[in-house]
Amino acid sequence: MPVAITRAISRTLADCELSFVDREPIDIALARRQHRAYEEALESLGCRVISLPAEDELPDAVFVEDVAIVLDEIAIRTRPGAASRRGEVASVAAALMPYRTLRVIEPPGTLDGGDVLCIGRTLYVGHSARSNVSAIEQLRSLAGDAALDGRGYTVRPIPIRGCLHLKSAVTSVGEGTVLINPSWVDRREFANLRQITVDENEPHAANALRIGNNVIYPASFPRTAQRLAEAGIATKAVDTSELQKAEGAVTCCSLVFEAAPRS
Ligand code: CIR
Repeated sequence: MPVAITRAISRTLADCELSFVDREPIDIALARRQHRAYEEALESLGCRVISLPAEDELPDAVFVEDVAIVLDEIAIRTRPGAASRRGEVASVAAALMPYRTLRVIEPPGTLDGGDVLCIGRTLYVGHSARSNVSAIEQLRSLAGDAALDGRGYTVRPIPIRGCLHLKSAVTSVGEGTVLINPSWVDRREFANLRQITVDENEPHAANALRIGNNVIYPASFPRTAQRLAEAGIATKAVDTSELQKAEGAVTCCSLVFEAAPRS
């Protein structure tokens, strides 16, 4: 059974970092109800949800994806690109300790988990305003080809433009299949994969959370949801209107992994 680590929404969410969206009022009570429904969606797809308590002094702490990379073999504590988010790392690392040996991204490296897309044995890593070359090189030595007793991952840096993270632009939605916004990332980087393109009126629609043969998907993007349905991909809709105002989506609110590490 997969484990999903989540964290309750901070009272201070409205003070979150924002890069590519304008600040709008956030209804915290509604955000909390939507987040609970998201946790229920994870449970309904077979995850055991470990919900960490809110960290009210850290506005963005609900976005647990950014503070750790969980691979089958190890987990890596990131060093988030926004200094305001670095206090979020320790508590998530503590929650991961029963499950994985932990490695660490050191300064001057900065890395947000939202920039790391794992497909098979490839780690696509967004080179973004949050994730730099030092961190990508550190990731390569921790998890690259020569690491993990010679069974490491191919690490592929990917430039992005116009969005926060690589996974704002592309995510995995099925075996060998990605959902992509080609305005934000070069689709040739994923030429070996089947590509479903977001509807041009829904630029933020490329972020989907794959759980087995399903994807948890925002209700805000009906046209792209229709494309997923036509491609035979089952979606479970969740309302994400409030966390979208904090520049978040569905992958960013959980860390999903198999409990037992692969040895
Ligand atoms: C930030 O700018 O860091 C947060 N307001 C949003 C982070 C969203 N994270 C993600 O998509 N992985």
